Amino acid sequence: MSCEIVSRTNFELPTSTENYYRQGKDCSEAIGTSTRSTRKQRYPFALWVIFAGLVFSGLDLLYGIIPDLRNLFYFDPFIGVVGCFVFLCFVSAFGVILTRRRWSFVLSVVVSLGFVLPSLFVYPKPTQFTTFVIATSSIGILILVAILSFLCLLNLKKGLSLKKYLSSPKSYGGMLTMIVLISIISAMSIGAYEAGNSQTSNSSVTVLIVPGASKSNNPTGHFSPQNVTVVIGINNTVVWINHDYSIHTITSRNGLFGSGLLNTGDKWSYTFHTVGYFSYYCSIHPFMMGTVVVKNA
Ligand SMILES: [Cu+2]
Repeated sequence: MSCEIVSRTNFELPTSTENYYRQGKDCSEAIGTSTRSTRKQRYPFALWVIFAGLVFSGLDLLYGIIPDLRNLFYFDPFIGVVGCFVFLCFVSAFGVILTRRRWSFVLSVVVSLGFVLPSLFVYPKPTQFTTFVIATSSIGILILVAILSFLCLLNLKKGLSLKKYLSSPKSYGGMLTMIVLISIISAMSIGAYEAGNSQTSNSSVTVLIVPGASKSNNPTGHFSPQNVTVVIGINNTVVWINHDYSIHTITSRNGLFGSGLLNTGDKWSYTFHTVGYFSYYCSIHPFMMGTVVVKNA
């Protein structure tokens, strides 16, 4: 049994153990030499970062979709996709730490990039504080996970312990991790500041995203009211509030405005300064459509 372990991990055995193995000594003897320090070496720093990053992002996303999971009446396919990401985050995290096999690193790269790339298009605004924090932390950390997993894949055959930037926090790998963590913390501070500063003037019109809006045939529709008319200088700010369980966006047809992700309870406003007819939709549920008509006083 111990021989099996040696052959499975021999690509990164600590030097002392490797020599034993090369000299053809008994496997159990080689295992016996693994002291506290060599055992530590067997779990390179990068593996811990990948594991912690994937578990953290999985929990982060799970927290983000908890309100949606409470809604038993209708299951939004978008939430199903996020749920799959959560599951795959955990699978790759434990795969990387327990097996250290090629597939786990490949899965980790695919999961992290598969989450990061589409998220960039619906990045929430800092004023949606919780949603912003979830997105900022998971996107930042998953980029780090993708980079480290890719580097692990490249060095898997040679041995992860042999590359300093993978094996030790006192390296370029450690520096990169610090940079990512510092930028996440600064982004969150900006988010907290923006959220604290956001205020809605009295001269605004409120549009609700109604409960069940993620259902295309929702009996109460999607936006309430679906069409609003505002007058410049009087009530030309429109505030959208998400009263649905699901995540939505307010996205302008002509690219003029976009809210990014709005989770349950999130609020987003836009002030119209030009006269015209503006139609918008939800980029996750394109059947959700509304219009704003802007008139002169
Ligand atoms: Cu939607």
